Amino acid sequence: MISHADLTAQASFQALQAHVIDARAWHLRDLFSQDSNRFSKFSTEAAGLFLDYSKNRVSDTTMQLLFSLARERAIEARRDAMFSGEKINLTEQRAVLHTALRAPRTTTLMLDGQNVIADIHAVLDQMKTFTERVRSGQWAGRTGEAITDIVNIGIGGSDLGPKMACQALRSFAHPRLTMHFVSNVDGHDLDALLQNINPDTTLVIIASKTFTTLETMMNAQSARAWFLRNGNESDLPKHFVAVSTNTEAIKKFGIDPENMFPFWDWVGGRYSIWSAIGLSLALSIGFENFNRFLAGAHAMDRHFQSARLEQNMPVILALIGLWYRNFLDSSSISIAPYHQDLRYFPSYLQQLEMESNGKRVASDGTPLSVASCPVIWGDVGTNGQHAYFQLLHQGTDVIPVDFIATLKPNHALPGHHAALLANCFAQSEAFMRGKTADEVRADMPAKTAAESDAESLVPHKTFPGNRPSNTILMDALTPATLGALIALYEHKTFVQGVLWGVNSFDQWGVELGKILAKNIQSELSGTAYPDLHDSSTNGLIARAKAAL
Ligand code: G6Q
Repeated sequence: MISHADLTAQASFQALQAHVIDARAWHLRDLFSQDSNRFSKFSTEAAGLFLDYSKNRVSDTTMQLLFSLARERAIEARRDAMFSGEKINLTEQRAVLHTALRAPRTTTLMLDGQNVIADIHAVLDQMKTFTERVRSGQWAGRTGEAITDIVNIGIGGSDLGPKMACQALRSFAHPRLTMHFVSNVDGHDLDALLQNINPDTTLVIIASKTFTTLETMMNAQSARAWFLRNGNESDLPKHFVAVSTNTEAIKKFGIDPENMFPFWDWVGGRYSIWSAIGLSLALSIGFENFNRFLAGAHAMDRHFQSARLEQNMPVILALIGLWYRNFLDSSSISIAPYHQDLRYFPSYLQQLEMESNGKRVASDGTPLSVASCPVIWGDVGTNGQHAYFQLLHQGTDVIPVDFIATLKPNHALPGHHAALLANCFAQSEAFMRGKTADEVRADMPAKTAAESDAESLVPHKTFPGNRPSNTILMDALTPATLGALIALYEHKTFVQGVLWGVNSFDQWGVELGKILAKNIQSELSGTAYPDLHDSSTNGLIARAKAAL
């Protein structure tokens, strides 16, 4: 078993505890005015992404201590263990090889005597053939018509990735194909969709690693019943395909094994967009673009593997995150993509980081002595500015923000993109600088009202500033830059997991959810009124039974 010293026992951690006493007194305004090189010193580039981390409450010493901490936690060795296929997911005894999914065909990676790269590329070839047939119209539905609508039925990791990426890359989408994502067991989700699509021109992808997840199985059965209202069982193979690791369950469902796209237990759900779970994305943007998406992620992998920690973008993001979480008491991070097509990116990251590092014990089972993953939340700019940014500017909590923007838009509407970028940069500047009481007074109109009234407004109009942010820029949102962006956050999550000493690759809380509802579900459908729970749960069940 890999065992770490407790994080708080590391010499660099203790040095940071002493250092933060000074750091608490710093103001970002002063840090900028003291050092005209701050932007070039605290920015870095990799895989088509540019990271400006200068608007953070860090000095040269802070960064040096953080990099020392990373070395004390053996980040490089742990990273190499992941890439080489060591079974670092200890509680499930599994390797963690989402990085292999984007490795070139020419590489070799042996796992339990099997070259996984060859297996991966065999499935990629199958995806290529299939996507080309559907996109060209050669793959016809039961009436001979081409497919127009694609429905991905999956949840969690089998939904959030493809849904986010299809939206992000909609500028690259095939014009005939409309993508739909159904995840919720709430029938309103599937019902709303089925009313608007034609079963004869619809292709359903059932995406489930285990092929046992209640929500997905129920939605898949209902979609099958909807299709069979007009079509026959023998037509099913033209309209239903599956992505899973569970061949037996797929056969049982009635899906032709020819139409099954496999993946492997060493791909975590939230890391599975690079596998056949990305089938809906490959159908939408085409296989060449899907390959570019993989290549973008691979470029970030190479950077993560080879760059010195001091230039290593995922390591830098992770260390700065740890600085706020464990030394400056921030309990959440806001993600602000200034790109409408990235609107699902905050919820994608929410799963990636919170499911991976939302842990309270270390890999060896001992309780953590420091806080682990913060809450990840956010929405696209500029919308957030007209809502919760108020709290970010003037609330009592300091919430670091990751701004994400592209230099070029994927549309041709004049003026919009400059306005968007202006807002993005103005917000990070305002968070950093704030507005002092004197600046507020200087901005006040010539005093017509009583001077005391004007003065009473000063505290309300004053902004403390010193609110940190990162800004990630890319030239444009393309398959390659999106791939690199996702991989950046995957590796940030990995590094933080190593720093905190947790297993980032299990999710027992999610597994619990998968079984909890089963008992109550059978109680709701039975005739008896069971009395097995606390009075609240019994009372709620009784009210639901009376109404059902
Ligand atoms: C991801 C999680 C979880 C999972 C879903 C769907 O890392 O484990 O979100 O992806 O519960 O599971 P299936 O793909 O097995 O249906």
